[in-house]
Amino acid sequence: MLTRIDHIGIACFDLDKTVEFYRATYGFEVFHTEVNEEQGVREAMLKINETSDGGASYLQLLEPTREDSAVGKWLAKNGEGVHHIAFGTADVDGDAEAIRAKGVRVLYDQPRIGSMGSRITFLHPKDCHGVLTELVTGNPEQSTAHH
Ligand code: CMX
Ligand code: CO
Repeated sequence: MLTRIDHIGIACFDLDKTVEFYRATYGFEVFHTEVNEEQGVREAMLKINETSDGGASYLQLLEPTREDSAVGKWLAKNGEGVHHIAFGTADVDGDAEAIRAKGVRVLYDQPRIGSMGSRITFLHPKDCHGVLTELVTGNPEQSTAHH
């Protein structure tokens, strides 16, 4: 069951400048940063709020590490902006299979590793009314501490 907004993914050209905009404008601080080479991103997670299911909601600021990555290609075509939304679930495997059975293309056979040791998969935007949609099961050990 999808229980919350886990994050909104925002593509940017310069992660440091974008982080500074969110800090100076709204007071949001960086909770976590990492490079995910498989996804081709350098990212910063800004925690917006915690939620009643023990999870949280974040902004995920994404800078591509290579031009041919998903975010690199998207930025070249669209410029900066909202790239995807992510729903949180305790069971990404089960929810992905249930959604696949409804005829929506799930991009990965098995979930892959996302921010802070989470397990993630994506739904094709063409099957979701133009919205690239991610499903996330967090890793409680890594999402409760700063890194
Ligand atoms: N939102 C909405 N539509 C999108 C999109 C997005 N983020 N990215 C691509 N599309 C659309 C394109 O506009 C294009 O539409 P048209 O044919 O009408 O022009 C179509 O989808 C195909 O796009 P493309 O540029 O040819 O790109 P690809 O098909 O190679 O890749 C996708 C698209 C969704 C399969 C790829 O971006 C992907 O695998 N995404 C999942 C992984 C990802 O996004 N990783 C980065 C984030 C990591 C994280 O969140 O941790
Ligand atoms: Co994401």
